[in-house]
Amino acid sequence: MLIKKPNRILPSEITDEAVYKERRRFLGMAALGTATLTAGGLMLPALNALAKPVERKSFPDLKKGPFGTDEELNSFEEITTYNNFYEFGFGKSDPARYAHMLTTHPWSVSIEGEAEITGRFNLEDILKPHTLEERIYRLRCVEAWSMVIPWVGFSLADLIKRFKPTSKAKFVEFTTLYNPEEMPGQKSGILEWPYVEGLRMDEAMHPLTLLAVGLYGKEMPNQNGAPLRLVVPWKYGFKSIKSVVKIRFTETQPQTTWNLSAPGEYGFYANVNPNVDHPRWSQGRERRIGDFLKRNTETFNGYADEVAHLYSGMDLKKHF
Ligand SMILES: Nc1nc2c(c(=O)[nH]1)N[C@H]1C(S)=C(S)[C@@H](COP(=O)(O)O)O[C@H]1N2
Ligand SMILES: [Mo]
Repeated sequence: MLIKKPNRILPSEITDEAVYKERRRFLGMAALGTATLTAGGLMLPALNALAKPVERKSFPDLKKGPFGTDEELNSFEEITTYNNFYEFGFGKSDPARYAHMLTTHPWSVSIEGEAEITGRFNLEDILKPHTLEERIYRLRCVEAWSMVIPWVGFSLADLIKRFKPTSKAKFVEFTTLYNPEEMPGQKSGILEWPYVEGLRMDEAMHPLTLLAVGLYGKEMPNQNGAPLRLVVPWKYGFKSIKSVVKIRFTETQPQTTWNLSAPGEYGFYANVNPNVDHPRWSQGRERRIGDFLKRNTETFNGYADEVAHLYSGMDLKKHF
């Protein structure tokens, strides 16, 4: 994501020096927990020494879910080292370096708002009734890159039905954990924290909309949004909120993080649309990570047959 406010970070427009300074500042913050004070001053541990390899549980006997693509998958390496997760820094490799700081067990999710059943539930209880499957989806970032990712998860619709939303529930709001000690990016003012996203109820109930708990057959790497994240494959990647701790049913459209940050650039709908450019760059083409040449971006990221009906009669230039 790229931010416009001149006092914030603007990867496409700022000088190398400003990037360097802001990154130094972030490294300082991230390292605080493990830095040691020596005669020479504050010593920062070597970057890679921070990241310990973690054992990830495999999910056995995963069935392939619907809506698959036969496009070539991006590698595990690509999917886990080129990320957007500003809670761990705004460089693409920062999440792979720092996301191990996040404690993902135990984890609970609070279900709130316009529903018959609400409360705070352990993640295990949230997941228990659901059958996990593998769903291979394209993910198209608003910055004009994309990947093909084999997620493990289940349809959000199946979860929503269990909590019986009332007739007033018109939208669903999702919130990421707020814990600046473990998510040092939250100590920076680059965005308002915690990260919040939202969907219209019919979008949330669409069978393509996935709650993901893993990828490549194993538990979710922290940098990809462990232990629970949303994946909405026909929308720009920023809708696919990571490390979710709250799901709230609302009557009115939720305020969402990127829309609050730059309303002229990031809309609530954020449907992938090659015909509606970002004010500062074209959305007509994209680079699949690993490819040399760019390819054309498809309307609704290639999922138009499944989702175009949700927006019939809407002016998608206005509701971008
Ligand atoms: N909490 C949170 N969720 C987030 C983000 C973030 O910064 N914080 N970045 C979003 C953006 S811009 C993208 S493109 C995707 C990237 O997902 P990936 O790193 O698994 O490819 O996560 C989205 N979810
Ligand atoms: Mo993104």
